[in-house]
Amino acid sequence: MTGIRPKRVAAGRRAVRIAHWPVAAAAGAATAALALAACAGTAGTSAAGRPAAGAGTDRVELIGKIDADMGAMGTFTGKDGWPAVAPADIHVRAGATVVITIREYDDMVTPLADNSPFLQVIGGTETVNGKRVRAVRNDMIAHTFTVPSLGINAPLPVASMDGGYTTVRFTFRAPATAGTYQWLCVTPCGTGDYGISGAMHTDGWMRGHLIVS
Ligand SMILES: [Cu+2]
Repeated sequence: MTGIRPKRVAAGRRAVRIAHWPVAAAAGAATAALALAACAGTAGTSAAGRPAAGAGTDRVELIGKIDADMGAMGTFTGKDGWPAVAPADIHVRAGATVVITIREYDDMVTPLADNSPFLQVIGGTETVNGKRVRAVRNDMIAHTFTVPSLGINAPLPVASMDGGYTTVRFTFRAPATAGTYQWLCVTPCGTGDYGISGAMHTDGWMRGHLIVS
């Protein structure tokens, strides 16, 4: 079971968010992820000419949390209720196999359209608590880790309700070209009328960079 944190979603607002979000998210095919590159300001700013590092595996450990719960981490202050993935800037080597492990502590569902391509694992493989998945149910989704310019989407399910976390492991191949690629979350987990402001528009929260060198 999953919970709804009233502080972030007032009664009645959720229906509005769901009703409007499909305008952006229900473009249909999985390739819709690529369309988001248009709003990812620094996506794909590659540094041409730098050689790929080649084989190897880079492992990245991230934590998905709500600011108010971040005390133990001491990372964020002053953004009560904002969700975040930390650290938001991730460094990997060009051409490496990248294994991103996210411990997701957020137990709030922020649904997309039922047919949203962002519920699917795109551009890599994913396990949830060790079990391979190809998609996350819409009534279980909290956030996504989406890199539009690379065609990557990792749906992140909510934490378990026992106060623990869900472990999501997403594996993909880093691009051969060095550069900075923006990642973002596409669920309406932010503030504002449609849940797409605040954390969703702010680097360091539901947005950051995959830095390939
Ligand atoms: Cu999010």
